[in-house]
Amino acid sequence: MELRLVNKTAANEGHAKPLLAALAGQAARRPPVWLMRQAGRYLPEYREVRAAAGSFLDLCYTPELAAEVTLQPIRRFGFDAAILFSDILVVPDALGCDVRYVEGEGPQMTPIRDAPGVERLASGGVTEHLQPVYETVRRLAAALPADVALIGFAGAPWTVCAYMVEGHGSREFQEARRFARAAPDVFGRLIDTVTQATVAHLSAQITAGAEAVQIFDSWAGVLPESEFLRWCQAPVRRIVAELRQIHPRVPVIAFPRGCGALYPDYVRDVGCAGLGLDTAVPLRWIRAHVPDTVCLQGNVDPVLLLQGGPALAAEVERTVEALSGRPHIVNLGHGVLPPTDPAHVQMLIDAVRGP
Ligand code: 1CP
Repeated sequence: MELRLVNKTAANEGHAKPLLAALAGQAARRPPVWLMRQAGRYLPEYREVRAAAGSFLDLCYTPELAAEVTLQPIRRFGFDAAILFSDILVVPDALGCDVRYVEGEGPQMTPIRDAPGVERLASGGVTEHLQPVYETVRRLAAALPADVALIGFAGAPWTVCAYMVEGHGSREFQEARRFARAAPDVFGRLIDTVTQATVAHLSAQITAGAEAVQIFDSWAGVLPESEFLRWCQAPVRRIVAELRQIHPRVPVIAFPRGCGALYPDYVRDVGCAGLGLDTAVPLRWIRAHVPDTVCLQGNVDPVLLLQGGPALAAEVERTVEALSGRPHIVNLGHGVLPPTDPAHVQMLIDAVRGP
């Protein structure tokens, strides 16, 4: 009896929220769940706010609207976490790049491909420029239900720099890879500038009320090993270490999408509390090679979520089973696809939570 009371007290000490308990290393019979891109175009209520907001950046920088679209999927589905509505490219925007979102084409900016372009970046006033984002975080921290955790985020330096060099999205990021190889010192200075800005940006989100942060390295998988270690792993290790100095109790989730066999060494070296797994990585293999102190997050196929049906519930069940007994957060292997039926998201949650 007494032991149960002690356990209950321990569980309530900062970990009353299932998502934070998982990130602190506790396994649960039914894991917590949230989805990357859980706010967005698949929700009609998002499309309505988005149309009224004007530009996408206006939406990101208007705290009232950004908080509203963050809360929409929480109201509709009751996820265990809300992820701040923002974008990874607000950091280059704050550094003085002319980031714009072109309807139907995605984000664009003038490419940076030489030393003067790197030196021109305004590394000083990043957190001043991003004050509306922190105001959004403060509003969310005040508005969320007591059992829902608030996740802040940023892009990893490699992924953000890849967009900055390319000037837009890409499948291969050829220009970024070429530049990093042709002028590694200049590219290294770009990575350093973005790394420092990212520490400041994540730290400000935490100060404003974010309880965990995720670092999205969506394009980690295009680099060969040596460059992955230099441009993905080392900067994220530095971000995690610097954040730990300032906010020792706030967990970091790293998502080095597509790094395959490099996942186990990455997580040991980076020292993150949570590891985001992409759809392709086998869970049995991860289970055998990643220490069980790390909270695993993932990795249901977003295309299966798009399709729905009994195969979706079966796959969720398999995912939960494969990681049972370990700290686990159910998520997708990448973001929700815009044509997804919201009813399929409800099916996924029902499958996680059971009868
Ligand atoms: O038209 C619209 O409404 C804009 C679509 C959109 C949305 C909803 C963009 C443009 N960004 C976002 C929000 C967003 N982006 C969130 C919000 C919170 C949530 O998850 O609910 C997050 C976490 C991101 C992160 C992000 N932006 C990533 C990393 C995750 C991933 O998907 O790999 C990346 C790569 C971006 C860049 C970006 N921003 C927007 C688009 C369409 C893209 C991808 C562009 C491309 O590569 O072509």
